[in-house]
Amino acid sequence: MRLDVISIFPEYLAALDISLIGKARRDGLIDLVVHDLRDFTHDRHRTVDDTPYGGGAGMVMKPQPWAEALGYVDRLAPGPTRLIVPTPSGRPFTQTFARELVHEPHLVFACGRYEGIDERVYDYAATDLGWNVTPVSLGDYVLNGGEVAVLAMVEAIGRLIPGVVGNAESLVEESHEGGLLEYPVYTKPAHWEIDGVAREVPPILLSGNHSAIAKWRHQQRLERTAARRPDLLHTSQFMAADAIDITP
Ligand code: 6GU
Repeated sequence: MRLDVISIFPEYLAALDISLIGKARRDGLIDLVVHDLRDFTHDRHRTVDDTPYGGGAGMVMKPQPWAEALGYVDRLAPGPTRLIVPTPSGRPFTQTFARELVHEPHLVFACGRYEGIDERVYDYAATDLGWNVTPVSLGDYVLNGGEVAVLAMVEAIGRLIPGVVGNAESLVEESHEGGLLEYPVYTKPAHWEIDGVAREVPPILLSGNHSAIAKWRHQQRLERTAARRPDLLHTSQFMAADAIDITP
C-alpha cells in the first residue's frame, strides 16, 4: 500500500518511523512518503496561506502549492488514488471506514492548517488528476491541523494490513470489531494489594472453564457498551440474534 502525506509540519509525522507502523515500513509492507508543502512554493518566504475572500477570521491555504504537491505525488505514484482530507467537517472515521481504506492501492493525506485549503484544490484533484476526494473527520472536536488526525488514521489503517500486527487474532477480538467494546483484561498477580487494599482478578478467569469465560467476556462487552456507548447497541450484530439482557 502506498501512502503520501503532505504537510507544512512534516516533523509531526516522525512518529510514523517508530513502533508497528515504522517496522511495517522497514519490512516493505507500507510505502509511506511525507512531503513538505513549502517545497512546492516559489517565493522567498515559502508562503502557503493568504487572507480569505469574503472576509472572516484566519487564513486559507493557497491553491498553487497544493496543486503542485498533488501533481508531483501523482507523477511519483500514478494510478487510482484516494485523497483523504482531514477536517472536522468530513465523514466520520470509523473501524468500518478503516477497513474500506486498507483496500485502496494509494492514499494521499492533505494536512490543512489555518481555516482550511482553497476549495478549488479539491476540484483540481478530482477533475484533472481523477482522484477520489474524501473529507474525513476523527470526531466532533477541532484540531489545529490534519497532522495528528493522519497519525491516528495511518495507524488504524496500517495495522489492518496483513503482517503488520503479529497476532491476527488480536485484530478480531478488539473493541469495535463486532460492534461492541472490548471486555476488561487482567494479568498476574491474581492477588494484588496496594495501600492495604486487595484487588482480585475475577475468579472465573482462573477457573479454566473456557466456555464460561467466553460467556462472561461477552456479558462484560455488552455491559460496558451499554454503559459507555449505548449508541452502538442499536446497530450491534448481537442485538437481533438473541435479545441478550444487558442490565448489569
Ligand atoms: Cl480529521 N482534522 C482536523 N483538522 N480537525 C479534526 C479532525 C480532523 N477530526 C476532528 N477534528
